[in-house]
Amino acid sequence: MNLNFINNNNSFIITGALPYANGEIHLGHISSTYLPADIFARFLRKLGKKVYFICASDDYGTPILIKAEKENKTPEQFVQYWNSRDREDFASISISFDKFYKTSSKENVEFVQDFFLKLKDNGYIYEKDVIQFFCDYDNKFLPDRYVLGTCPYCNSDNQYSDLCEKCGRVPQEILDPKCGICGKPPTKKSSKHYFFKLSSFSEKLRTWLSENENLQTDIKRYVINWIDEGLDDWDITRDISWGIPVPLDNAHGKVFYGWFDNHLCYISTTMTILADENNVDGKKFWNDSQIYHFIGKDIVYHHFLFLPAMRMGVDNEYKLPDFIPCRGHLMLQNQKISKSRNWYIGLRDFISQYDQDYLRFYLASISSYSQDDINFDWDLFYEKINNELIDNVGNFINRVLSYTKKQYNGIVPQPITEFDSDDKICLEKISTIENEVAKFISSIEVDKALKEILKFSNYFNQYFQTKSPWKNKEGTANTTVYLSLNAVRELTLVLEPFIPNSCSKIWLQLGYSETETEKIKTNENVIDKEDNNNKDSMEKLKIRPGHILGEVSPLFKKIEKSDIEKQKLKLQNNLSVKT
Ligand code: B3M
Ligand code: ZN
Repeated sequence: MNLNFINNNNSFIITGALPYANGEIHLGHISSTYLPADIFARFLRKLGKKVYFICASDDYGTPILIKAEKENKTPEQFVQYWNSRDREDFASISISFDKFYKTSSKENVEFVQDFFLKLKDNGYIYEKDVIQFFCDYDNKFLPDRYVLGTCPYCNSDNQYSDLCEKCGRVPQEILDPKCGICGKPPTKKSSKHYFFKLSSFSEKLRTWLSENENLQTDIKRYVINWIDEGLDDWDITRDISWGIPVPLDNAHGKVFYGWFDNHLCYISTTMTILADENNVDGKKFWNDSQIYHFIGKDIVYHHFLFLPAMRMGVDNEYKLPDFIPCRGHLMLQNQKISKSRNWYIGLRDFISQYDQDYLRFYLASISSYSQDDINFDWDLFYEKINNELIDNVGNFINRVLSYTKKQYNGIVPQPITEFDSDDKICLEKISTIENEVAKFISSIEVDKALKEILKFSNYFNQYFQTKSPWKNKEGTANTTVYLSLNAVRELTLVLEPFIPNSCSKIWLQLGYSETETEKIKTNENVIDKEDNNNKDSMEKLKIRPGHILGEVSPLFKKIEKSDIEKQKLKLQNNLSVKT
């Protein structure tokens, strides 16, 4: 069903949730959001679709301002650092964004201010006085994270006023409040804030959720539950110095709350790219495209309620998402990832020790399309890389290529025997694998797609072994090698979205230049192939006799068990038990 959906559409806008510009990207971010989105984007590009894969750093918010102040940096300097750092980290694992921008871009600032004014014109914004903490000493309103105190539920001290990190609850009123900057007790003061009438969208949201079959059912169910319980209007402004200014004369010193502006950056960034392209009407392009917002499960509320309601509030000038693929968290050795306890693995650290494709392969293989949490396990990582990626995939490819090099001088042989029944099965598999994999990736089930690929590779491993071309039984060696080489080619095509770096190496070993490879990747159309499937001939095989292979060498290096033990130890040793 989903493959048809993909086939029937030509342009796609894919976004990954915007990382806060205040800390490093870790494996949890990659597994829940960026890797599945990247595999999907690469898959679509391979089908020849127009794809924009968008992300940005989420630059505003109190936590960022506080951290910048602590490091004696201006917030601009601070977010600039993280923006570049994120860019490098994403590149180190080949996340193929078409643009990685920032919520503090001038395009986003203008877009957000304009959006606010439209919401206001449409009657969805109102003003209300709010009693807030105020520090007389610092002469500042103290929103959210600027106030520390004792949690009224669990009595833990030193907790933020908007979230107790010990018990996970949101205190109505924190006990014994203290200013986060100077530590003195704050007073209370009234301040005018702007509210978005989220409550008036309840019915429209309910209808949209119930009618949209592309959204995950279990998530829809609990979001509709929240609507049933009643939605509160939403305070969208803050009295701090770092944020997008509210564009009204009497709103001096007020900025938007980060969750008002960050998701608008999906649109403004896309418009920024499209503005650079000739003759493209950005808004029309957005509305004609299929929109996918990839997220982790902790930001469902924002993406299933705030985001659609805000777009509805400006008369759907920019259409709502078609899909919001949402995944669970990554656990680490069966424990919740926690930066403050140092129980996490930074992306940079990981990539400095292992091939980026090992991580992509492993995470893709465990990443189910659901909200269930998944687990990073060092032993399983070791097994999957050594047994599946290396012994199965890498071994098959290297074996066939080296054999061709040695026995045929690297020249693809001409089959001289008729295809027997085994060969015919191979032929069938070669011509259907792309479609099989496509079915799963198009419904964003990357783990299942990878399983299909491994089955394929395993089958050909056995085929090559059973046929044993070195024995050349009844002169079948050429046929076996010829079919196996074509299997390698298919394997590389379908693996490309998962392990792009390694695939570039395989293409070279297969004897294709980079330009040829680009053509192979984009000219391959799964749909065309379907019509050809029944022709029992060699015509559909793409590597022709006489083609010359490139230099061949092993693709991967096995992981040592002792190395894995060291990793586990390192994690334990880093663990800081916060009291
Ligand atoms: N910056 C990150 C998070 O809560 C938040 C996402 C914004 S997406 C528009 O995970
Ligand atoms: Zn608590």
